[in-house]
Amino acid sequence: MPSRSGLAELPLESRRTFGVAMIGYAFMGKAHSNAWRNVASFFDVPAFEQKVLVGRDAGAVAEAAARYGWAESATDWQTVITRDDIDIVDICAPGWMHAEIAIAALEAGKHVLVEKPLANTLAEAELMTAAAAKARARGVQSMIGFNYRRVPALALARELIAEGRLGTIRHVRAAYLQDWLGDAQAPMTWRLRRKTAGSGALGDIASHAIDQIQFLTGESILEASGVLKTFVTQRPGPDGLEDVTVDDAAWATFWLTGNIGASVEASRVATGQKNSLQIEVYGTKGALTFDLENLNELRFLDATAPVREQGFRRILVNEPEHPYLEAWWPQGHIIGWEHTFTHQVRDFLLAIRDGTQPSPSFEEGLNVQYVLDAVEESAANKSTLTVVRH
Ligand code: SOE
Repeated sequence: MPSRSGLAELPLESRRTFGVAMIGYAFMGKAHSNAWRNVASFFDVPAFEQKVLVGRDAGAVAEAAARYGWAESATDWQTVITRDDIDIVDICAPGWMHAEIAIAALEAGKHVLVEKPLANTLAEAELMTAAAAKARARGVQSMIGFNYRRVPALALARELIAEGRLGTIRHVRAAYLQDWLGDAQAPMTWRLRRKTAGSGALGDIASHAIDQIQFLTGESILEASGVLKTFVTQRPGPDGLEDVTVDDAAWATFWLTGNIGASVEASRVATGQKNSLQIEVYGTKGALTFDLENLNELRFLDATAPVREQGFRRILVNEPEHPYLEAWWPQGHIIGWEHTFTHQVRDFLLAIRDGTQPSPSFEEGLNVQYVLDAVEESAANKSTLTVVRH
């Protein structure tokens, strides 16, 4: 007999309240916490509780937990991921910790969201992907946080490209430029050590551009050639000057399935550029341009219009018809960078509820990792062409 609430007819995953644990509480932990805190105010998502925030410094993590809306804090992630009241583990710790935590959490039957890039090394990324495939067979989901897929303007760009509005895509230009390392006196951080970060601008920000190129076109990168450069080779560390062991900037050209060419330029020393992810897509029937510093806008040129009327027009991607925007404010009340993480958590929760694979999957994260590896190999060998493994 049907229950009065109707809840009994819903699959188990829709009825329960998911317990969420987050590992890491720095910049990304703050951005993800903000998303967990706000998502249910705007989107219909399954019930969840922000149970526990985990970090190494007991005092600092307790303070962050109270500020970001977590019920409690802890310092031992191993204990937290085996708790019965934890169903979801969100990993915002540095890249060198991703593999160990993600694999343990998946094996413990927890759904896992992990920040990009998937891992610091290919070997770790492959192990994580294998663990994700095994867990998926048991109904346990996993996702990598390429959050820019959830910028409404970029989601719209993908739709327009898939609908054929640009015709056959010929080439894509992407640049991700920042300047927070422009000052040669900027101190050492874990992001500048190969051991803890894997690579520099390449893994940190070119990875977003590489993901976008494949996401927008729906095609895969087959061949790469790249150059990496460290302009500031030593920086002040806790014990004096320390060698920087990752790149400050990266350049790469790619060839994709579908006969598409692409280029990526990524820098953390591009003076004056703060967080500028610029993407241009050129097809036989039209073109699109986007800049993250104006993330509510997409520029579209329809080359099928009469020539005398042609020109790039600005689409203010802020209508209820646009991806994700029905949930937000009335038209013209623009949204920001942090909303991409809210959309990410929304999509992750819905996939868990529905028992479907969220995207981007660990496989997609591994695919980006193969491209990063090919760029590094090409740069190291000064080779003009390196075939991307898949
Ligand atoms: C630092 O360069 C950083 O925070 C990246 O790690 C993020 O992925 C990017 O979104 C913003 O910049």
